[in-house]
Amino acid sequence: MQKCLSCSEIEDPKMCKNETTCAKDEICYLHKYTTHTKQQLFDVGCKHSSLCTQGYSNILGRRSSDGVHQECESCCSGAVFCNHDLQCNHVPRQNVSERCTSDHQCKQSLSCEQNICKCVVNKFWNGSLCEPKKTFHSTCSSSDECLDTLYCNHGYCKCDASVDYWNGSSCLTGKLYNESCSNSVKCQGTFRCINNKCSCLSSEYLEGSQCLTRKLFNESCSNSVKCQGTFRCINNKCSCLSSEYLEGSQCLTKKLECEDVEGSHDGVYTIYPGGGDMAVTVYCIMRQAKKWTVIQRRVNGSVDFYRTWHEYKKGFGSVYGEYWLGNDNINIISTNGFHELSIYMEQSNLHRMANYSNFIVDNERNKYRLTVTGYSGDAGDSMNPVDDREKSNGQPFTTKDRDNDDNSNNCAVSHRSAWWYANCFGSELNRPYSGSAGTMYWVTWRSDISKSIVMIRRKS
Ligand SMILES: [Ca+2]
Repeated sequence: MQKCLSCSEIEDPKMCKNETTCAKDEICYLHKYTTHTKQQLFDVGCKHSSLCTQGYSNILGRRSSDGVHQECESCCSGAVFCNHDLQCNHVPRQNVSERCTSDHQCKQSLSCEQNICKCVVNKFWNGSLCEPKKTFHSTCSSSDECLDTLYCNHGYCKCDASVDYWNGSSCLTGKLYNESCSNSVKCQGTFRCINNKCSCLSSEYLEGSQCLTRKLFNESCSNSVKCQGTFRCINNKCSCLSSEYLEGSQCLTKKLECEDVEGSHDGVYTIYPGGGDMAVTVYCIMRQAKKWTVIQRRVNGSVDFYRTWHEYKKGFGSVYGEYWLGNDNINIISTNGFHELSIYMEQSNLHRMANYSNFIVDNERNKYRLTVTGYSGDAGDSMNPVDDREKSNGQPFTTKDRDNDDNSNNCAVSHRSAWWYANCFGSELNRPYSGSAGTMYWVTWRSDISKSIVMIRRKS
């Protein structure tokens, strides 16, 4: 049997001095109540034990003073005077999500809704009590913690990013593609507000309802819209047209010869003769809106010009110094549109020009046969000299290993050169730079030329 303090209408249970011995089936209780004058008072004493240990709600006790049933704060058993030190066994209270029939059965701050202990609207259970739900961009660990319409996304309360935006108090459905907008936040998903319309960036394309980044060079594609910048979708890859080449991250139209180059300064440029895949570096000379492709240049004798058919076919030397562009390239360029030829020659600070309004070099099968007519200039027409046996015009090309000239010997061998020879004279700008075999020769000017630049240009 338990002994309990037994007092009524006291302000502090600890002040109770009266003691009573409970009946066999009774235990101690503590009862707190509020009077009509708002005063808080306590009763302590014995109660029937079943009222304390069974049932889930606070037990009801009868106050001896006025006979009204009241709720008890707590009950205890097993310890003598347990209501004296207030170390009582509390009535079991239902936790969040557990079943209930009334609010009293649920733990503090929970309420019983649809027979389940829950926090009220706009509050969530933090593990020990209900607290207000969190607003946009507060930290969270689950969506329960976030206000209605918000989701816990990567630790923050957010709107459904694919369709919604936060207007300050709730998530609203964002604007669709092409709908008007005032800023990008109001556009759905990946759309941005551009010129007051929900759109994709210029580096993106629209697929379904989202903006995707356009593809880079060589990435797979289904149409050109999906390719970045100047790329086109060719054979399901973002590429350049065959008339273009890749420079950095864009396709540029191939320069077929210097005439197509945008630069205005003399120098080395890259061209694609005939628009082919082969990039060729070449020296360009820019003169008063005319842009010349240099096919031969000799200035200091640093390069040997006594070479084979194959070497003349492919070209040799350095575009930064002396070189021969190559008969294949000269053929391709000169047959791509109508071309003019200009030859600059220098000796002892004197210089002369020989210009021709028509210039064609045929292909290898036709031995790179030369057509050069329409002379003007001050060096004289050594390509078509008075002595018809010395002409270069109409002649095939001759090298030391391929004799196509009209002479009984090989002019290329006897003059250690290579040229469009007839009978070994006339024009010979590939002769040795200096030495016993002679120097560069132009029959209508002189035979000791020390510098030459042979260049061609497509006529508009
Ligand atoms: Ca011969």
